[in-house]
Amino acid sequence: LRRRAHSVALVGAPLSRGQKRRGVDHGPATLRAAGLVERLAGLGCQVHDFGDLNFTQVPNDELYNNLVLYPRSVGLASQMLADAVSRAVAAGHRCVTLGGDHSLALGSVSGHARQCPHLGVIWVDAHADINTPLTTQSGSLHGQPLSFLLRELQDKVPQLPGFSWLKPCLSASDIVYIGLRDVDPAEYYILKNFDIQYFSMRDIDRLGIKKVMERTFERLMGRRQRPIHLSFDIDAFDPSLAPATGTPVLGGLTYREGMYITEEIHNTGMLSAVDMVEVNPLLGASQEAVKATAHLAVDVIATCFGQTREGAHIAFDELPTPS
Ligand code: HAR
Ligand code: MN
Ligand code: MN
Ligand code: MN
Repeated sequence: LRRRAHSVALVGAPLSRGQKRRGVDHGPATLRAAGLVERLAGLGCQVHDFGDLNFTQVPNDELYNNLVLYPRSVGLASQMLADAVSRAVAAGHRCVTLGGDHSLALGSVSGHARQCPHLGVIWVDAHADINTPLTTQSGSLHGQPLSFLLRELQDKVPQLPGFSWLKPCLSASDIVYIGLRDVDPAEYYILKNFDIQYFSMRDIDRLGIKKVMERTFERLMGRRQRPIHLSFDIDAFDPSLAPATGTPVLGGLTYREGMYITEEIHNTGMLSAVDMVEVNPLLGASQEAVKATAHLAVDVIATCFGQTREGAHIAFDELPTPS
């Protein structure tokens, strides 16, 4: 019955310049207020809270190409995050990055890959986040991180100011998406052209979440085990469950699908880093809506580290005997 306790590092990444709405920089505080540390400790994890990184806005951070917003601020913040994640993983922790918007994956994946060059990424999201700075329609960097990380795309991605530290560390075969339902035309072209594995909401409807997870692990670990980076955008869930987020899209994951995904990832024993992104406490219609979103995000993280729906969260191997 005894399980090895996980050592979990928490890194707060209050990054908001990757998108246009106020409030997502309060994500780390919101997740902590929802009891994240206590929940992980209650599972028997040793929690090392590294606090929040102190991101400063870079002055004169002009648009790149008249379109892409805050490249220097996002580049510098991601660089700081990469160093923090790399250090945490090198120290033997599983690293949880608390967002913040999804552009932070530039840093978390890069830092993780510095220690684990053969990692695989599971990207749970309504969106594909793989626009290049030349295909983005919004100009927001949270819709683009994977284009900078993917080796196959490098001749299509310009050098942005603030990004010179960044080296692509993923191949197309290292990524699996789950939950897609809002993919731009250029993104769809990239997924098809580079044969990136994805399971859209339609695929989940057709196959069921059990087959989706089997095929995910077959793709990433069919040949050999490797560390997993889970990048979880809370907008993967249906907006009825996760309303406090910047770009909600109808028809998302159910609670049960979300828990099944993370239970299965935990059960591989290979989970090495997690991002929890896009929780924005200023966007819920009510305080209850914000609390529900934050609590859901904490459930996702807790399930990653051993919470189950069938009990046995922590070791218990002797019943009390009446005297
Ligand atoms: N695809 C759109 C863009 O490029 C919207 C993506 C942003 N939304 C997110 N990312 N929350 O997952 O801007
Ligand atoms: Mn995202
Ligand atoms: Mn998204
Ligand atoms: Mn375990």
